[in-house]
Amino acid sequence: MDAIVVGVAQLGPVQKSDTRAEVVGRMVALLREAAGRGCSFVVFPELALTSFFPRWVYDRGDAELEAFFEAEMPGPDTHALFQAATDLSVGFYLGYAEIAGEKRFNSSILVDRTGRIIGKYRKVHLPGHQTPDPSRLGEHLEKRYFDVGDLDFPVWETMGARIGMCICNDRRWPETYRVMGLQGVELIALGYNTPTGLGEPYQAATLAAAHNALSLRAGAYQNACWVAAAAKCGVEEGFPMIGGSMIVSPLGEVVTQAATLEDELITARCDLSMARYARTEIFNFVRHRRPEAYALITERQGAGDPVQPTRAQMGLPDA
Ligand code: CDT
Repeated sequence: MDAIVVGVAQLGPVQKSDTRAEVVGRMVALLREAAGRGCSFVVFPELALTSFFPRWVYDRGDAELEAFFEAEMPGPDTHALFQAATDLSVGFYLGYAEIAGEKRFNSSILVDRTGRIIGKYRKVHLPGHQTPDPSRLGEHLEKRYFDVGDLDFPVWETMGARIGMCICNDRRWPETYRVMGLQGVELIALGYNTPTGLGEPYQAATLAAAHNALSLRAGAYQNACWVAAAAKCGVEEGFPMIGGSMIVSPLGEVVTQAATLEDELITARCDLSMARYARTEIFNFVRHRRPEAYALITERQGAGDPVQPTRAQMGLPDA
């Protein structure tokens, strides 16, 4: 039976005053715990190395803003994480703010058990706004600080599974999972920072945890894959963020979930054969998908006018 033991390393808050070295130290501790619990792959959160800076207003180029980004990976502070992964023979997913020439991306990397970066993903769905609006209770300015990801949704065969990545808001969009589902993905790794209390237009704070689980479970079930999701959570600089890190099976069940809003490791033995029934029957893409009926998915970005068959096509007499 093909199975990999996966860890999700939830991180509690990272304050502005926390150094990269301190955060990496927390991550290495979680990686060690994961190795002790038999994990071969660990998922860390989105923008794991710093406080969630899109809540603050900067101009592009500000020194304080630039300091949240990584110019190299691994760099002087993150090297210790790669070294620990190599020593422990544990691969990982890591979210971080990437400088790529003139561009800036909200990125994640897939690192194998020898500490080699084998894949990169750049966040496609950037939530929030470009321009601050003081009438909002809180800002979410990812559109201001990041370029739209340009690597699509790739999948790699590594560490005994087909692994794909996405980042935070991507998890709310069915296209994210389906593009990876069409590459036979078996495990989707993702990190998130989901703030609450931002007020209009993000009213549904009381449902934030439910929407998190709803999205992850639907994506896993409809694409017959494991989903491992790691939060950075708790109260950062006075701003609350949800926890609820979880691992979801290809049947859409939450098999383990974090209980705290702090650094916490959860693990699951991800049996890849659990997807077999769904892939051969209910979600057998080759047998049941009808791409010819889905043209609007790629033709349109926003909702437009209804598109209706003619009365003749519906077998109805002229009106
Ligand atoms: N980091 C990130 O993508 N967070 C968004 C917050 C949306 S509210 C502006 C999320 O979808 O969780």
